[in-house]
Amino acid sequence: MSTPEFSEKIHLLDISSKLPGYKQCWSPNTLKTRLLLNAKGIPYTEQYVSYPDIAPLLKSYGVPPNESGYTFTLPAIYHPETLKDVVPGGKVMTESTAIAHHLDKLYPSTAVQAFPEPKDKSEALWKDSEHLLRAIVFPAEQGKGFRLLMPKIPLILDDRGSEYFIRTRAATHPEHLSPLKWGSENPEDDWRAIRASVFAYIKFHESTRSDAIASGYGQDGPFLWGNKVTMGDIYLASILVWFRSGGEEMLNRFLAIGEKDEPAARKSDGEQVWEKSPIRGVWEAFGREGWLEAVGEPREIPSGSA
Ligand SMILES: N[C@@H](CCC(=O)N[C@@H](CS)C(=O)NCC(=O)O)C(=O)O
Repeated sequence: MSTPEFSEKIHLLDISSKLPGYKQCWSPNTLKTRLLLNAKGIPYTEQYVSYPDIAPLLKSYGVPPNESGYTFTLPAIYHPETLKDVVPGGKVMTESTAIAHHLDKLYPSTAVQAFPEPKDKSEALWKDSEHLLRAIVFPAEQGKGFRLLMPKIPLILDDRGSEYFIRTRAATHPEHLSPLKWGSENPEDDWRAIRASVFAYIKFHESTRSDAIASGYGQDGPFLWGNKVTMGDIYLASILVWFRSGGEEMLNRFLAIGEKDEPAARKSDGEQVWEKSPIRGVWEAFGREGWLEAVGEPREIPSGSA
């Protein structure tokens, strides 16, 4: 496999936390880029940015505000050599999906492609898998997982990041509640509330995988396209790391949903039961490949207006 040589490595901007070592990365959005870099085996440098510093840093490089969602967001990559004529300001690209397309274009022959051929099919698959995964965690898509996850975030962020996160997220809450209080009084209610959406994803994952293997998009394996990783698998693994950032027990509980050995009290009548959840299959595969632990070389870029 030939890979392009650049004079400067791709530089990943991630969101800082107090978690140790490779576990510092916790955000389901920045992880999409990090795990793709790891899975493609691209050498990179990295920098962790505290929440309140994201907007000033991106603005200093001429990144325009987002049209929806938070105004300035990570992940971002800094790589003037390949972004010169591609993005406003020519140096920094944001939006994990745009970054994934850019990385596939720069590294078209790595074994892992975020959007493998046939591209129209893998892009459509990404839209479906993104939707079903967001429907587990994000309130905008009726996901309830945020009630379990959001209260944990201020606890793992650096102090300035934590203050910023509580303030900005409380501002979006109808009663201006701190995200520390977004969980239900009894967390069991929140675990129960995500079950249907997790089952929907598992069934989608299984049927997509058997159709993909039958159509020859991939061979036998744990991913949406069998042995071929796609962007949806990367997002699933990103969400699993997010669960882990709330504690190993949160991850383990999530991985066990629908499994034969899951405690009976958590199950509901009539639910399908798996020997091993296909979600666990993806998690184990990412672990085996070493994609969860790989990190970039530390490096700091100055403010763009410096
Ligand atoms: N659609 C974007 C979403 C990125 C996003 O929302 N990032 C959040 C962190 S998880 C962020 O940077 N927020 C900045 C802020 O809240 O000020 C992507 O996939 O890149």
